[in-house]
Amino acid sequence: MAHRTTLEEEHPVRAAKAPKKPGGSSFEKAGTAGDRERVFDAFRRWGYLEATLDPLGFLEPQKRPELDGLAGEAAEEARRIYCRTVGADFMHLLEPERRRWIAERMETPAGEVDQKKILERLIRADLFEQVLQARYLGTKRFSLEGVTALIPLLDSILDTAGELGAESSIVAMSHRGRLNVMVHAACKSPHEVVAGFEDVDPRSVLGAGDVKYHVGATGTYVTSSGKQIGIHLVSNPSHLEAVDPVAMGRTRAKQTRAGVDGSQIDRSRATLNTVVPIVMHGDAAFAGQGIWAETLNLSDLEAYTVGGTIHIIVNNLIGFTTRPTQEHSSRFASDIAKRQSVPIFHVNAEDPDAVVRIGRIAAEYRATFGGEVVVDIIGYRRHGHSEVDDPTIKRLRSFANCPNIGRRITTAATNPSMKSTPASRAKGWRKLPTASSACRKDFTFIRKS
Ligand SMILES: Cc1ncc(C[n+]2csc(CCOP(=O)(O)OP(=O)(O)O)c2C)c(N)n1
Repeated sequence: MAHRTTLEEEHPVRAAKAPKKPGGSSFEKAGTAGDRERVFDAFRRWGYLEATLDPLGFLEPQKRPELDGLAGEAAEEARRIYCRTVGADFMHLLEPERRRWIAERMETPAGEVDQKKILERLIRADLFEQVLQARYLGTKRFSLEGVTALIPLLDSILDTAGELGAESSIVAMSHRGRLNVMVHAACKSPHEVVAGFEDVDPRSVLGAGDVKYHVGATGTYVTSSGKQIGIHLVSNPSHLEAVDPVAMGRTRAKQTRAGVDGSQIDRSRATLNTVVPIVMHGDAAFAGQGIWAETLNLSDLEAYTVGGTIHIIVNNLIGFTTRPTQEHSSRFASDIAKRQSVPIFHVNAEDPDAVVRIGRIAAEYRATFGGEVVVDIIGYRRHGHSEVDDPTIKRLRSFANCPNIGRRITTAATNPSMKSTPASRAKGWRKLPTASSACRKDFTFIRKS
């Protein structure tokens, strides 16, 4: 393992002195292992604030005085790890072994990811939205576009959880991208989802057309290694975050059933790892809704714990019409989780390789320590709050000419001049147009029906 962290003892963060001469710092001059540790320690603590996390660049990296003036080989390496498209926010954890574990994961070179699969999933997720947009123009669907990397993120979490013993997963979320998740993670048939768009009878009790993004779904997800995981997507009301305690309760009940052993209930980590809760949140709801704070408060109590929930903030940096700076006092929507020992991984949604890597780390962390973990995947919102809205009225961040990860990557895959993009570096990338047309075929029934 290259340059493992030791984190054996706590080092006070030394305020970095400005280099006396250009190109050299006091750390660089000393060059000892201890100095290297101190440089890394500063980046572990503060690096996430300087990371490039927002694809549209509105959430600018925040220059930290603690990192100012750190130069040299160790600083460059630490900056590469902690200040690029992943911001690991974990030094507030009280348990040294957890901090050490995360630093080791971050500082170990990233393993290979299956770029071909990632690309295919992004194309599928994006096409799903495009087809609905074309067929049901002006109908609400709460598109995932702008954060489509959520689908490969879920793949990565479920694949890893499956390897670590998961048999089922309780999944909860609100409106954003729910239809996409139903099809691609809960494996509900697209026909059933599309049927919801045909529900237009105003006299029907459930005929307001919004049933489709409130109903639950049950399906079977097949991991990359062929393992089947039962997915239970919890029905959700309009009231944001109300589903959090429901998901926790359902998980706890399933874990209890799995652990019944005569008159005893086995709550070992292995048993808790058989049922994995995954809860997705909007950024505004995560920061602002009290019920979520109340649920989080219960997470480590013996009577309520589910051995950790994996939280994903589907972060488009807007809440309906409100920008983050007008909606929460903290820099990140996720900061409320920092009151407890909960690591937070911010990740730029335009770097799908990094997203997938963080999904794996989050699932491993939960299985290893039985604690909550947050993945804050930061993208944007391509349309208005729903597709009924005029995005200009809803003050969408640069709604015109938004890049779109799915479309951008589709282009990359089909355009030889873009070979340098991460997606097109995928093995066999030349075959990807075939994958794209296969996905299109899946959805042709919608156009024909
Ligand atoms: C408790 C509650 N308050 C307000 C609303 C109205 N509402 C629906 S969506 C929304 C914005 C949510 O923003 P965010 O959580 O960031 O999710 P996004 O739609 O941006 O993905 C609001 C205020 C609601 N449904 N529930």
